[in-house]
Amino acid sequence: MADRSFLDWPFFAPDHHTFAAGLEAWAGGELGGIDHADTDTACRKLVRALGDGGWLRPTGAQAGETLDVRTLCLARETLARHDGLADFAFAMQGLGTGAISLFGTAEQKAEWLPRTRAGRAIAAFALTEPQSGSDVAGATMTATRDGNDYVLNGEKTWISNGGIADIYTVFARTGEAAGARGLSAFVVPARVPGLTVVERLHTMAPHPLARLRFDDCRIPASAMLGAPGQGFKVAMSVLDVFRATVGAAALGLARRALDEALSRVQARHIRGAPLCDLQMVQGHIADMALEVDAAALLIYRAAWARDTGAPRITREAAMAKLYATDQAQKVIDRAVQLHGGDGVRSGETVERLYREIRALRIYEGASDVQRVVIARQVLAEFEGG
Ligand code: COS
Repeated sequence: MADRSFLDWPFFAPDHHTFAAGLEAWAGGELGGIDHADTDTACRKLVRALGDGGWLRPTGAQAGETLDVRTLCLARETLARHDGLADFAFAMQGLGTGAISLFGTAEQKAEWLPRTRAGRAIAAFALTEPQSGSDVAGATMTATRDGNDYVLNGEKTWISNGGIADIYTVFARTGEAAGARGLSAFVVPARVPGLTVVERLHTMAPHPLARLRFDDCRIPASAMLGAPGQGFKVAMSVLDVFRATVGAAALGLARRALDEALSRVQARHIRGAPLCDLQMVQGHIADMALEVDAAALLIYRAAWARDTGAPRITREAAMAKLYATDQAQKVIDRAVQLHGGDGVRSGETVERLYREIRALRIYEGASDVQRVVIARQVLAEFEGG
């Protein structure tokens, strides 16, 4: 039984307890029935099932609402503990519409969020390009004004839900200035003429991923999210929220690995006694439990700070993502080790976790980018007195 004592920390309100208990019960009952043999089909089914269960509501904020980051983190932690693909399906509905929730007009919200929150439309976040991953300001895809429209040209890659999404949040160069100040964000329906999936990308833990091409894609100027030239800040503000939730997903994977390791070291015997009697095994268990709790503290600190009014949680979110994903990698690696040969057997839970955790240290800002973000904030805050 996964440790639930963190729910008694002072970061949470009664609604969070209700949400976490409800989702835990739902995930335990519903997720086992979804076949993962075909990743695209599984993701579509997961989005629909999550929507039907009402669990996607927190992924979007209609006019008058705000995103509750603690709820997003609780959802990701819970789902990742049960099923990494279910966490992915949930997370992308939020990341893919994050710019609408944070910067959309009432009309943009009303057009898209009821569908994504009900699981009737799949969302994606299209920021990375073939030549700009960590360096967002180096994006070259263009959006050129033409009358009441913008015309999009260029490529995006490593786009989660690429190929199955109904809408993409796309960042493109509108030319107000060079670098970070010359990008804008747009909401682009997948069916717009000129948008094609040119490559499907296959990874060690399968997710729907694609490279997209935009050839003279015409969208109305009303599809812009935020102001012209504000796209970089829109992207960073969305990432500030969702980076903390990536940490939460890593935490869910780590908790599952710890649980698997605890079962293993109690059930498996060596020289007539359970493995957990060995002090060296206890040392691993202690380190795993410590890393899990420390990650949880950073994640829910970031989420709580944002939910209780912090205008910007760049440092806190970067710390949560960096620490939780790096430590989860270590926790899962230890769990594999404690499983011996079974740890690397295809189909074992810890083997799956080992493949699933790796990408979290790369996407939404690689670990070294998080270090840059943290250092810049700490230095700026010190200089600011
Ligand atoms: N919230 C709001 N505004 C922000 C911000 C944030 N979190 N971070 C930066 N900004 C603002 C800055 O204040 C600056 O504004 P001014 O021009 O008004 O001064 C502007 O945005 C540019 O910021 P900066 O100079 O820090 O930009 P850099 O090009 O140096 O970007 C990093 C730095 C590396 C931090 C950024 O590109 C990044 O996070 N990269 C990783 C991207 C990523 O996560 N990719 C994965 C895509 S999704 S899978």
